[in-house]
Amino acid sequence: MNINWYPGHMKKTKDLLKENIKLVDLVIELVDARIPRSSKNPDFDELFVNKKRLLIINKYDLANPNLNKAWENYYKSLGYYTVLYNSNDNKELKKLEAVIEEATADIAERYRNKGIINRVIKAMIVGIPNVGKSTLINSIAKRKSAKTGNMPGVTKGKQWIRLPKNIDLLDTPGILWPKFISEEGALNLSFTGAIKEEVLQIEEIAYSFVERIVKLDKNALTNRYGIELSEKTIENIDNIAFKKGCILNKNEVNYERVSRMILNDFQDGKLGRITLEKPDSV
Ligand SMILES: Nc1nc2c(ncn2[C@@H]2O[C@H](COP(=O)(O)OP(=O)(O)OP(=O)(O)O)[C@@H](O)[C@H]2O)c(=O)[nH]1
Ligand SMILES: [Mg+2]
Repeated sequence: MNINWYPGHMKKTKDLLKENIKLVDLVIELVDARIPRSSKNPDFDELFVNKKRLLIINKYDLANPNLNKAWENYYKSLGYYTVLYNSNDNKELKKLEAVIEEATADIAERYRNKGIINRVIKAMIVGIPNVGKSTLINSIAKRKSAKTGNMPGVTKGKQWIRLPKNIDLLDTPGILWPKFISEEGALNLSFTGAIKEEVLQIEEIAYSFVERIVKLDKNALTNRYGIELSEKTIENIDNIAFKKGCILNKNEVNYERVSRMILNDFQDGKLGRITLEKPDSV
């Protein structure tokens, strides 16, 4: 597998991130609840030494409830402030505000002790592509109470979004791919659509996905497509194709179409709430 993980412009992105980090009290990292390991960039650890870290396990609505809990506990045990989150649901914002407040309580207290009241806590959102950074920022920005605007001087014209409880959020997220991604990680990121198919063939991605999903959840394919499971991955794919009419003339399977359909169904949650990775302790 030959993948260009670290395109040239990432150096620039990293430098930009470093600049922004200086401005904030809190780094909010988003990961995808279906792949909480592969969607977490280990390079952030080096970038954010001595920064307070809050981890949002996003898209938990698409992931397995038991494993959501397990991952939440796992990351908590590593010392992160952690929250299971659904960025598409504005009602969840209160939950986010509460955990940000909890994570920054000591900072606020320090200011209070110095007689500084109403000091704004600044935060920024980071994460690899597709974890939901823009969705989250937009949901905050769209709220009636959210004010956008820049604060010249201190912040050199950067755009901030105001949350209640005196929290300001930088409106541009820090997007960064890790420098190295394992082969399994690459596949998991392809299953969720984080790595686009220019990198791997869609047929290859779907084949690996079907192989994996059968091991993880015996009923997922049967429930969705009404096929009887075979031991052979290719037969499962063919059977799905025939059931769903992903066929070329002369009864040949249209592999591109069936592959796209299966992956879209997974990405849309139509195969059920599936988490592809377990924390070490489970
Ligand atoms: N079900 C569900 N879907 C979500 C959630 N958050 C984001 N999404 C979807 O995930 C996809 C990617 O979300 P974005 O907000 O564009 O992700 P991003 O991190 O900004 O991605 P880049 O801009 O590529 O770095 C979109 O289709 C969103 O609708 C969530 O909590 N639950
Ligand atoms: Mg985005």
